[in-house]
Amino acid sequence: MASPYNAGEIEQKWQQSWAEWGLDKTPVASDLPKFYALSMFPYPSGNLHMGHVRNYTITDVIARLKRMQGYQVLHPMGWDAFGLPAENAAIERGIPPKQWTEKNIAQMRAQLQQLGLSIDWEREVATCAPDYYRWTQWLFLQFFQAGLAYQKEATVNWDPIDQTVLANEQVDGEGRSWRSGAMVERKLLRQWFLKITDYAEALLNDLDKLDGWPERVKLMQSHWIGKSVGAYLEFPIKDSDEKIAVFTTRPDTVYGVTYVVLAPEHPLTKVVTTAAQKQTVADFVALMAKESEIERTAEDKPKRGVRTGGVAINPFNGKEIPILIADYVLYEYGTGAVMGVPAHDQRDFKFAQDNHLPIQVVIVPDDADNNDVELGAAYTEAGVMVNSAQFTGMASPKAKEAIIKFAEDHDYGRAKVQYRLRDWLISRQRYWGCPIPIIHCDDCGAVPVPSQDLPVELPDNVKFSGRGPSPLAKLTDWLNVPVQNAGNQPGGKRTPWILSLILPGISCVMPMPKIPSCLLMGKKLPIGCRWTNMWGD
Ligand code: ANZ
Repeated sequence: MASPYNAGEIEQKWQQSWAEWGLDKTPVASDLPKFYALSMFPYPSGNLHMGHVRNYTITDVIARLKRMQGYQVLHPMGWDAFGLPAENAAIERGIPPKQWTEKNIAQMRAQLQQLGLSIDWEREVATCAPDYYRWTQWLFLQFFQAGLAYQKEATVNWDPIDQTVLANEQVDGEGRSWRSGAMVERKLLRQWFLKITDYAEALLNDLDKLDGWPERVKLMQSHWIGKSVGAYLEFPIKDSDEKIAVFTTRPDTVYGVTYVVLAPEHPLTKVVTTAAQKQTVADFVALMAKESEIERTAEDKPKRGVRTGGVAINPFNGKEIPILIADYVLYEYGTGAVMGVPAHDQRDFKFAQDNHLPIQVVIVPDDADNNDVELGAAYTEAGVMVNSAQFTGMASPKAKEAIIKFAEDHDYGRAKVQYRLRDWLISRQRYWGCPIPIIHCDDCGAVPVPSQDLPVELPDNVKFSGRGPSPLAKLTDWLNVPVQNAGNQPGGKRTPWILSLILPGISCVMPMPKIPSCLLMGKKLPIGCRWTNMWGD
């Protein structure tokens, strides 16, 4: 039996009437109170899925309710349209990313319209449109001028086939790129960052202000920010003026340090390595460059490391201790170096056993009757200090404070709060992204493009020849610009634009993170872990 409700006919008829009456248009110059109903922009992949339907229906219901309650409602739609998938899809199909993206937008717009959502289509934006990304660039310049956008060398996940930096979520559990399938390498590159760590404490404190958010989500956020309270201590290198800085949450164990470990990428690795160890160290560093952070730090694997031949001095007791490099020390966290205390840290305990390093007990349980206990595992609890010079006999939590004070008084270090949150790496070596409006001048460094000259437009005349480096690398006319106000002669030297691009939406930290819940809970990423995404993408 035919349904009495003919959706195709009825919906089309009414949607057309609503459009003619302008029901979804944002009223202008009205005295009514204002309401802005904004959903996260979809990525224009080509087709809506049910996650989109659910998501945009929610905002639609809110917008309709608010209109009925007498508000003048702005309910726009936009497209988060830059990113590697468009570029790869374009390469595979042989059509420019712009064309491919615009075709997808047209299709998804038609699908959203078919749903009858009350969106004001006159307010539609696309992040890949120059009149939109001039504001992405303007914002970047505000950050740059405030010192919140900066460049630094960083170890990144490098896809050797696509020749681009990958976000952690684009590397699978076996260390392969989810894009090209290549084994991802770790590489040191100069990159652009946003200094979100300046806001770590504020982000953490203000979680309390998020009324109505599930406790579970707030807890995940605080794990992600990962505040650790401890000390920054410096260990002088023997026969050198350099010192190795470490971050430790257990300054009370400093008399139990029996070695120091650097991350393989640490610049001091070159300084401390002796001629005899040079080859061993170089081989280990090369091996580590091939492994992802997840592989390197997997809990279930034995910790690997090699001796550098270098020697450090524990400033607290003058003892000479060996310097090693090891897989489990991450260059990006803390100072990229660790003081090894095998008696009181389980990871260090295993590492010391495997590498024949001494174990020195400096804390014992309150009721222990013997100071020189034979350990079967690390003793990680609080207790009474032993073998720790003038701190011997103190309760270890008290000794923490006393040792930090002693370090400050003797210039060995200071109290330090460390966050797991890292600055946000925003540059990619790709074409289909927002150009960073900075000129790289040999004489005056990074020079912002004057805001009246924005946008710096992406060129259209690019040629893709399969996977590989960004086609922008070959566009010398675009890459080199005449510099007038950068401290050079007017109209003089031509200096290159940066090749890297901002890709909004690739990774975000707050407030809607696309981060795996398992990582948020402080666990390691298991193979095949899916990314959580609040929007059902
Ligand atoms: C010595 C020590 C003794 C430590 C002890 C712990 C227990 P959270 O809590 O996660 O901040 N660490 C520091 N930097 C590191 C890095 N770049 N890569 C790997 N490990 C690093 O952890 C802080 C502890 O993690 C630090 O305290 C340091 O080991 C290690 F009985 O210092 B500890």
